[in-house]
Amino acid sequence: MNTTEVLRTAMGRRRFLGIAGGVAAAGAVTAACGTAGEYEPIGPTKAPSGNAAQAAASPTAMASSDHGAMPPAGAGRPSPSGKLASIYDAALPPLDPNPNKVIVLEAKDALIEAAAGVKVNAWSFGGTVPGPVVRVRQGDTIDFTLRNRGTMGHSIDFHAAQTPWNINYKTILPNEEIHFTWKANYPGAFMYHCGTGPVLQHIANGMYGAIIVDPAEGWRPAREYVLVESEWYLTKGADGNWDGDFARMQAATPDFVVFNGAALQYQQQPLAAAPGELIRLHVVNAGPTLFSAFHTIGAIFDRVYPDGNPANVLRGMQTYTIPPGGGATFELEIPDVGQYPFVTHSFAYTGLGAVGIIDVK
Ligand SMILES: [Cu+2]
Repeated sequence: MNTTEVLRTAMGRRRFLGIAGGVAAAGAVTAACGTAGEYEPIGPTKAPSGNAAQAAASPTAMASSDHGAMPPAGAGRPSPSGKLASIYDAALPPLDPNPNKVIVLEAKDALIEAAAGVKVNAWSFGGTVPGPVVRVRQGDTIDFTLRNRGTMGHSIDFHAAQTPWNINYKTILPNEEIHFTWKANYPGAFMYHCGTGPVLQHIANGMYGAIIVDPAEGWRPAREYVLVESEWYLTKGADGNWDGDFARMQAATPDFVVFNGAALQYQQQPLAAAPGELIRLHVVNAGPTLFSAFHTIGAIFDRVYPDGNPANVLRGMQTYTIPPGGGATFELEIPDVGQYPFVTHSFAYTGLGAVGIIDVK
């Protein structure tokens, strides 16, 4: 499959037609294989209502529908088009061997692309959503500083830490900072987030990330990726971009459900692996509200480690539930060349952008 076909798969025919010229002009060619038909089962193909619901339910309508597309946006809703300008690097960053880690995070406002062409006035750690992946090792001491470069009060909550909430997780005002030290006693795939109220709003607007704590003895070598699942709830902003919509957050009616902050970004740029290679996925569900039913189509998880702790082992798993605020580490080996989508198997949400591809070649 060439870039044009990948985009058709990712975006749906209707949107694809609008961007094909831009792709040709850019001359980008990304190697990928398979056929568009492989993605037909993924996600709702339409956003049916009334007569449209009946039409979408008919076999004819299903057979002719877009492959793997996001449903058309309703009136006044964000409508993705084109390509994402940048891709969040899902590769697990290398481990610094120094057991004394100095970690600084800055809370700051940032313009984030939640789906192709849909820009959100987000709140962030470090200017990206999710914030930077923090990687440490069990037993490490973390010398941590949060600097508030934002426009309102923010705070930090490390799920990997044991530390007093009322002291170290307190809200600091713009231009203030807070500093504390903690020890990573448990290995795992943990969430960090802003805990300032309403926490629902601070998380949904982008203030979360993953902290991966390697076990003291280390993992065996593998191709490792970090995926943070989360939801965007949006309303049109005064500046023409999108703002967080608190009523939609409370109603749990997301516009997008995404991996690493942007809808369909790993369809646009799949995660690479080789046949038979050990793949380890550290998956954190930042929520703020929905559960993840994490699944990889065409593959079985040889091992699932709930919360990413090697002491917790499940074997031969098809789908594993990750609660909001939880994580899990998945190991799999894919024997055959091909494309293997990873999704939340909660299909009302899959079609809102929570689909990526592992490209085995
Ligand atoms: Cu905050």
